[in-house]
Amino acid sequence: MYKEVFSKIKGAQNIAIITHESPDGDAIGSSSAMYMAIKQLNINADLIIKEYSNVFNIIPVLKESITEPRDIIYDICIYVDCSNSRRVNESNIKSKYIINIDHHISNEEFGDINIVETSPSCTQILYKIFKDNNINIDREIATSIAIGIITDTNGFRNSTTNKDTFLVVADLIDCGINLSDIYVKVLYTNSIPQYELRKIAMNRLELLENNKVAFTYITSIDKEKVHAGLGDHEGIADIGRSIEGVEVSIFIHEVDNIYKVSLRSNNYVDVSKIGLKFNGGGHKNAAGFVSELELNELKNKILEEIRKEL
Ligand SMILES: [Mn+2]
Repeated sequence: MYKEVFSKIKGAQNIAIITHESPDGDAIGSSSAMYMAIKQLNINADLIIKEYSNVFNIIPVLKESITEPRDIIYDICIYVDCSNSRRVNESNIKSKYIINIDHHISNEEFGDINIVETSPSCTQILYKIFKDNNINIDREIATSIAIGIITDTNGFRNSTTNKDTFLVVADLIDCGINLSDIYVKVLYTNSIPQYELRKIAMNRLELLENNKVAFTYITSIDKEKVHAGLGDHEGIADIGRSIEGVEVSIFIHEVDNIYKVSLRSNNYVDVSKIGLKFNGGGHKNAAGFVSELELNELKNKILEEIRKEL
């Protein structure tokens, strides 16, 4: 199956690469790594990313990305770190063939080739695919792979982190990455607005259900006040999870009059199940969805579902 991916790619004239909206480190790492791998084979590719956080400027090749697909029929469209086919329809990309590479258990297998595996990050799957196809993992590709692993494992803290993760990262160090530098830049450094948002979220944080659930939220007004940019809310969902005894952390933030909900769990609650109930998705310990409900009603509906799992 891994070999099939690149035999298809090698037979293509033009390829589109796309990932999920509001791209996180794994989405950006996966799509940029795939783009660089294809470029190495001298095949035309478009890396299509609408917007991304400044944090990812450490990936120089992102400058070559375009915000909209070209008005052509691509030979192949490659979806990375993207669990649902909704994205396929919304992206306006016309293609003859779809390759879907992902690690979300809720993936709808919408591709002609589907490589959907349980893995700490999508980039960790890409690493294996590249190795199998003799792609030269240079320092830049290795950096993108590492960014996906570091962000999606939350700095090797998530229980999804496995032995392979460390073996892959050890090899990436041999490929020339500066691990501590990447780690600090993508995970540890807060922009000023990000820090201000964290303060607001922490002040509002409530412990509910016998301190097993943490809840907090950020509104559009908060974001305006601190001049927040894309991605400045990242990491807030994990604040609640770091509190002793908390099993589930709920973080809601307002975007264009709707609410985006992030759910995080520590051990036994499978938040991807809760995400699915609200037409979202994710992983056992990290999931999300969007909602048009009013904030309090939304909070209560989520709590109702979580209560069943506690
Ligand atoms: Mn991911």
